[in-house]
Amino acid sequence: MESLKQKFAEKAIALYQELREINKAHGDLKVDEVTLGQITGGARSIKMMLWETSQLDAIKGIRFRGYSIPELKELLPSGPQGEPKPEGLFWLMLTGEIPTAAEVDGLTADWHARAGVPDQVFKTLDSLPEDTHPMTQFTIGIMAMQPTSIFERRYAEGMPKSEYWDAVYEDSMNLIARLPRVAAYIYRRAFKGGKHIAPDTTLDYSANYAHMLGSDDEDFRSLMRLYLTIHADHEGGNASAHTVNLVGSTLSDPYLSFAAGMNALAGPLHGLANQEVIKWIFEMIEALGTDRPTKEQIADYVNNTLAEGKVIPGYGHAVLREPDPRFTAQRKFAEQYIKDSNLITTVWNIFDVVPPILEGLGKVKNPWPNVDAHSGALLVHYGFREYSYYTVLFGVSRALGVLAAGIWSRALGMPLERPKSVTSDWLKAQVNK
Ligand code: HAX
Repeated sequence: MESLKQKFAEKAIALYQELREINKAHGDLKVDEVTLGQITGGARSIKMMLWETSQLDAIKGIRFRGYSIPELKELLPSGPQGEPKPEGLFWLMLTGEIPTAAEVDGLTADWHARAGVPDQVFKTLDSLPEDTHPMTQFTIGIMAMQPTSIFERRYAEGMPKSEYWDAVYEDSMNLIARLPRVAAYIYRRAFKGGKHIAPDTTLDYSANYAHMLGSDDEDFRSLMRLYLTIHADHEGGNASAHTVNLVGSTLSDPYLSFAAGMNALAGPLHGLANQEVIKWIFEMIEALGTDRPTKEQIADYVNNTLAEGKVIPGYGHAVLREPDPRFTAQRKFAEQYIKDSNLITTVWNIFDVVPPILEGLGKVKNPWPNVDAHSGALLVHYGFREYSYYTVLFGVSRALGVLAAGIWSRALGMPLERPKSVTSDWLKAQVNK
């Protein structure tokens, strides 16, 4: 058994036993309560699932196995310019341990070995109209790989429950390994006349994805390492992660559950916000007739957008109540690698202008930028202007977190997810009690 799988198995078996004992002894312990407002308000903050790989704090932001993004930048094995490799984050999320450089290199090699994409996937994608949204192509591409599911085959053969995690591990590793190829194929098909670029197995995961997209620029490779690391996981309650968890709990295989989650990521209040942000900025630049709008001009444009009944994309969050550390990490990257970009200056000016305006509305719980407020401007800087593709990049990264969490769920024997719904009559009865 390879070292990552071995390490995971040891940890998972121990935690499985421990949780069973805790459940047996304390299953009736009351740990929280639910309000009527949470039921009618999108289930905000209701604790209802286990998620080992990361945890979100409203003020401090995301912690991957307890580590902040700046800590990960220090501790995880990195590329030549110091940005962390997402392979290392995946290892950390699965085992709780920071891997060595050799362990990360081994994982890169394992993913290269698993990265062959069946021909039927490319044929399926080629049958779609070229202007099909890249996120739709992405989920169709994932679904076209589903017939290769090891979990599905072994389940049909009568696999015992104790082996579920093993089959989910194999499917997840194969899926993660193949995703950059499928995602790059969609990009080159949609925007580069179908001129595809073969993978380069001498490169790490991020650099190889950048290469297949069409860039061998060292700075862009670094951006991809950072991008694929910081977008990977945001605890379990966000819409894409929760969807993967819910669908996986029915014992749908990782292809089915991950594709379902990507359909959630494709919504404009979630992952599609990264496309919406840059679209909104481009529209603003066009409307104002300048690519260096002043803060006063930006404020007017923001107020007009709000007056039209629309949200300001890239701002607000269901959990966070401070600027998103993933926004800050991207800003730091821009400060280090990019000089004199009108677009990036505009993103920073928007950051100065938007929060007080949103606060002034008196209803927005978090006026600060989220991860999507910055990512598009960085991509445009390196020549990737086709913003309808941006959520696919997010999706490739998100696979690392949700699939690692899915392996944990099966290893811990998590049952079918089935929370309770209520009717408005039931709610009214509670009020009148
Ligand atoms: N612009 C304008 N109004 C906003 C707003 C924004 N950026 N953020 C919240 N509001 C409004 C809400 O629409 C809501 O208005 P109504 O009561 O009139 O319906 C009110 O403020 C209260 O909302 P909230 O409690 O602060 O926020 P929610 O938890 O309901 O929603 C959202 C969180 C992220 C969906 C929300 O802030 C939003 O729509 N933001 C813009 C879209 C966006 O950037 N999404 C990406 C989020 C991060 C992510 O998942 N990335 O993948």
